Amino acid sequence: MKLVVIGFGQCGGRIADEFARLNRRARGYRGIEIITGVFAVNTDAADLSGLTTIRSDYQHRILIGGRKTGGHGVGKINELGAEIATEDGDKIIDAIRTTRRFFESDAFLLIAASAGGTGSGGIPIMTQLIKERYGDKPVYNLIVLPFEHEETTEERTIYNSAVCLKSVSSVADAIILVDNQRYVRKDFSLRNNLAKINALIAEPFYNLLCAGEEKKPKHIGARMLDAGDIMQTLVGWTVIGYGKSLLPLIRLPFEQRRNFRKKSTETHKGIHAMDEAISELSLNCNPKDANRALYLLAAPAKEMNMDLVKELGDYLRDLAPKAVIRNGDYPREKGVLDVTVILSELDKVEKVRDYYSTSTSLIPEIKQRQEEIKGKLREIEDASKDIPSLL
Ligand SMILES: Nc1nc2c(ncn2[C@@H]2O[C@H](COP(=O)(O)OP(=O)(O)OP(=O)(O)O)[C@@H](O)[C@H]2O)c(=O)[nH]1
Ligand SMILES: [Mg+2]
Repeated sequence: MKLVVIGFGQCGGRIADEFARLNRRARGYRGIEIITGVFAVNTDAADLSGLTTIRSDYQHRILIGGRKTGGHGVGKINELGAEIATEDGDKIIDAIRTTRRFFESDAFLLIAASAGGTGSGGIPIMTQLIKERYGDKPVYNLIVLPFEHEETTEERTIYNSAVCLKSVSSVADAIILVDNQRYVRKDFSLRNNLAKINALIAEPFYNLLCAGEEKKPKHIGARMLDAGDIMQTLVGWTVIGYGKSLLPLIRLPFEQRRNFRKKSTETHKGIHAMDEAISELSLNCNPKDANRALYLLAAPAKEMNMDLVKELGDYLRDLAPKAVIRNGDYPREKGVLDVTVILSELDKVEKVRDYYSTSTSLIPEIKQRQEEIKGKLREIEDASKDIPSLL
């Protein structure tokens, strides 16, 4: 599957940069392309120059709202982020048009954090605009939810998240939710190490996007997972997970016989990888709430057999009994067996509901505060009414 990837704001831009590296890796190691164009859009010039892999010309690192923000971001005011995206949206559409192999792209992936201003405000506007211009391609959003400590110290974080999620839910074909906090728990040393978190966020997409682009028969599985399967699966609220088991690189001759013991070890490793994928989903949710699901098994051809694929299917069926499940196998490198899982069309997402209910109670407070600020500004203005002005 080939994507056009666009990151908004600091978080979105950095994760898009990570996708640019995935594509470089796919090209270098596998001789295939999984991304036709990668762009970063921001109101903050410094953030754009901090990226490393996205092409550095103004058509790929796109500065918007320069006049309004002087290139310094919107300071978490998502209404301003939305306003700027509306004014400068055509700049982004023009840039997309320059993508050389745009016609090969299967879908768009737009990325932003829900808690900031530029990304959070800009992503719903741009999703809508892109859908209007390119009606034939699905537009997916990857939305990064804030760390817990941000939610407790700054209420704008929750309000912005609620507004962003509500807005994208009515325009995007699917919204992949990624909770920053989940990646802190995985490995405490990652705290404050956003670069590593970003790499973990992008990683599950690697095999998923590569599988359907392989041309060499030895890398084409019995059931190849292609763009069609992914597009059929991605609908509405979505989470993604990835898990792996290490395999011995060399097998002793007596181990190579296909005996029952080896088969049960393979199954065990497969289930272990799937367990990890499910327990480390990008957002905590209940698989029972999924109406669509997909899993991709990647392992050396010798390690895969139909029983293993079936076992994994049965396992996921138990966890997500309502879901229509699609699957694929992908014969790849030695030494590792990994499983990528998508749960989609979730009909219950507690985290999103919490954002909505907390924000609803915050709205009167926020409004009152805005009125107070306006009132104070009016007072200052009134006090100056008899002073002559030079303008
Ligand atoms: N995973 C991840 N999260 C990030 C990164 N940078 C910022 N965040 C999170 O994103 C949220 C803030 O959004 P930003 O992307 O910084 O904001 P922005 O869209 O640039 O908007 P403004 O700076 O307000 O103009 C917070 O919840 C941060 O924790 C990153 O590189 N990776
Ligand atoms: Mg910013």
